[in-house]
Amino acid sequence: MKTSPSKYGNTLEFGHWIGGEEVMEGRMLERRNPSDRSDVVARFPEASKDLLRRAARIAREAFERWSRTPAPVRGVTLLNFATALTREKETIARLLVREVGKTLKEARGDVQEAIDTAVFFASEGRRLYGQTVPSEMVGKELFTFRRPLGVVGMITAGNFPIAVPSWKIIPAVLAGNTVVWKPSDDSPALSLVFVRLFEEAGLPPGVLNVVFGGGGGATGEWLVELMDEGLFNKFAFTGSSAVGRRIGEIAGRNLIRPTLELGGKNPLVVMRDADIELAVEGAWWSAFATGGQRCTSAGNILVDAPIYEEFKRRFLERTEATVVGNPLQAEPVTYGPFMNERFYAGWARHYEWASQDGAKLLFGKGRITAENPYPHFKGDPDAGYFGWPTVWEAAPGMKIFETEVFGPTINLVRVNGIEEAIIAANAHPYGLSSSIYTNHRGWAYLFKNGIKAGMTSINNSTVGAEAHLPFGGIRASGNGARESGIWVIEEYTYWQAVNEEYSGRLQLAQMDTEYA
Ligand code: UN1
Repeated sequence: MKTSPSKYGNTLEFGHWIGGEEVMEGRMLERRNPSDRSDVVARFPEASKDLLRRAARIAREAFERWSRTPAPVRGVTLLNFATALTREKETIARLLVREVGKTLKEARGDVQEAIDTAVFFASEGRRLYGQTVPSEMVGKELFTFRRPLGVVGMITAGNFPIAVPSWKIIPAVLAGNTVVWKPSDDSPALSLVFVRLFEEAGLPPGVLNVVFGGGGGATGEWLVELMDEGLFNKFAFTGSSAVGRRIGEIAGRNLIRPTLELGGKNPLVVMRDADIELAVEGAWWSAFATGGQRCTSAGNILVDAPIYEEFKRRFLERTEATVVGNPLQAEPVTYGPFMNERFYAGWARHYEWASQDGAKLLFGKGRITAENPYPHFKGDPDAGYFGWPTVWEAAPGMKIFETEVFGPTINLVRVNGIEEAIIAANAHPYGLSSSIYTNHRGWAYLFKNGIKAGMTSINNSTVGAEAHLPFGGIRASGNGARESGIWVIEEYTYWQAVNEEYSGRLQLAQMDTEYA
């Protein structure tokens, strides 16, 4: 496949990309435009376990050369990639709208996040600092060096098909590692464009290899199992907590420290003194941006009792004005379709558990269809899976309060005061993002100190992390590894301690320098 813009409108047919070559091997799969399922965006093959092994071996060979390329030179490749991505931003964003169903504005943001990441790490090639450390002995000097780990296996989700892979791939290759990447089958064409553009920017063949597979999980599972064969030195994953645990187990028995970016049930607190208009807008965006298909999407809005009724009224008004539809046909829409049938099915099921639990439905009527029309819908609802923006009144302890739902749904929950708000904000298994709306500095202080989450916002939404801050969660949201910013370098390098002896004697630490 060429990365020329004219090609992006048709059905794209392509193979895996291994060692700088297209490999057309395996049963063919399809990716359809989720806004219009009659539009076949991509045809691509499913990798066998043997092909994954070959890709890992090619990545190992490439590692020998790439790891010896000076880091500043590796950085230049990233700068060229950033330039290429900037040039192709609009074309890629349009393909993203078609392949994944995001709005054009969000699609541009997705690409921009990767550009920012590439720009950030390009100069990091000149700053992969180590330290000088004083020795306890005379005539001896100590140093630390960062060394690359080797070959990295990666599996990513399709909801941020350019940004999230860039958080992994860019620092990994900057640090001198090589990669075998299995992207989501929701975004195969975008993934291939990513890899081809990187190689056109100067990344040597074999450094970044992409292998495709289906959503059933077999290819992903095989890739993870290659850790047992010693083919990977590192594994990085974005996706569900269930799969993350499985990867963590296999990584653990191979003594590999994985990067696991998992789910969230992100709380957003609105205190009695908050600017309500700002809070309504922030809560609405946190709930419905990307149709709730972000790991950072808000799950529960915890509203302080004195303003609960007013907030609820205004939040429902804002929700009723949400525009849903095919983002290729109409702009602006707030959100488009479910990215895949699996997300739709999970969201459809939550209507059942929510009512079984006694949650009260305040707004929403399930799937939008010609028979079940939504007033602010643009396009043909039956051409894909689209969901009503859905709002529940819920309480801690309910399944709907604790379980991540990837789709347009949000719970309003009444709390009384800051202490109760913080307890409720932690009353679920996750710990990714969080937010509080208040003008009271003391409450903001208590919240950011008391919330169990890797990321928190004061007077801002739960979504939309900046590309140079550490991104990641605790508890069921991840294993503490961080992506983005300088912190991610820890995940893709190990520290080597170096002793240099100039005394001309055998000196030993902890033994009065005498050994006999
Ligand atoms: C994700 O959903 O996996 O902070 C990542 C955000 C985005 C990234 C979300 N920049 O919402």
